[in-house]
Formats: sequence, structure tokens, C-alpha cells
Amino acid sequence: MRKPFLIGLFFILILVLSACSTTSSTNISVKMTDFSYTPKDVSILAGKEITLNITNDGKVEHEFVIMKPGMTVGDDFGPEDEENIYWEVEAKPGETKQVTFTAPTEPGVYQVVCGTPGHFMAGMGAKLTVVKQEPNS
Ligand SMILES: [Cu+2]
Repeated sequence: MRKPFLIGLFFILILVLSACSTTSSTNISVKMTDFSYTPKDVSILAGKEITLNITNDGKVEHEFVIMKPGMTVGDDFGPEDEENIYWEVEAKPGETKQVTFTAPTEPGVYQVVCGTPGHFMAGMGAKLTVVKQEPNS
């Protein structure tokens, strides 16, 4: 009774994992509005140079701040969080720009927040998933 269920679960897990890895890339696009990111979950390849196309469709300046591994801001981004920043970029209202950064070598889920006071509190947060590159891709 139990075994087929476990095997089924195993294959579902494989499917989910492979689906995730095919969507990760070295070229990502993120749109910022007042006050959210689209998409809210971005997947990139560990250790690679990443090209980020970022657009601010909001009426105020926004930031895309990647926190260091295991680091999260509390209720909102504050001065105490500055030292825990892995990488950041900001964009003015209506601005679109292309920037590059090197992805963390450590796979995992990294917190992304807007560093403008009150914005993270207003819901401006996202998730950056760093995955190891598939050996055959
Ligand atoms: Cu913001």
C-alpha cells in the first residue's frame, strides 16, 4: 500500500525539480511597481554572470536588493541590513536598465527586498533561487 505512494511521490519530486532547473537562466527580467516585483520568484544559475533587465513601472524609486545567504531583513529594510547585502541595483520611476552581477556560488533561496523605507513592509519582496547548473546543459 505504502510503497507505490512513495514511488509516485518520488517521481513527482523529480518532475518538479527538473521543471525548476529548466526555468533558471543567466538572463532575467524583473518589473517593479508600487510595491511589488514581477515575477516574485526568479531562478538563476550559481556562479554565473547574470544579466538583469530591470524596469521600474512605479511612481517612486525602487531597489532590487539581494540579501546574503541566510540573511533576511526583519519587518522592513533598515540601516542594520546594509552589511547583509549581496548585491543591489536601483531604478528611477519609468526607468529600464540592463545590469550584470555574478550569481552566488552557493545554491539556495535568497531574499530580495526593496531597500526604500516602508517598501518591503508594503509587500515589496521576492525570492531569488540559485541552482547548480545541470552537467549536460
Ligand atoms: Cu520600492
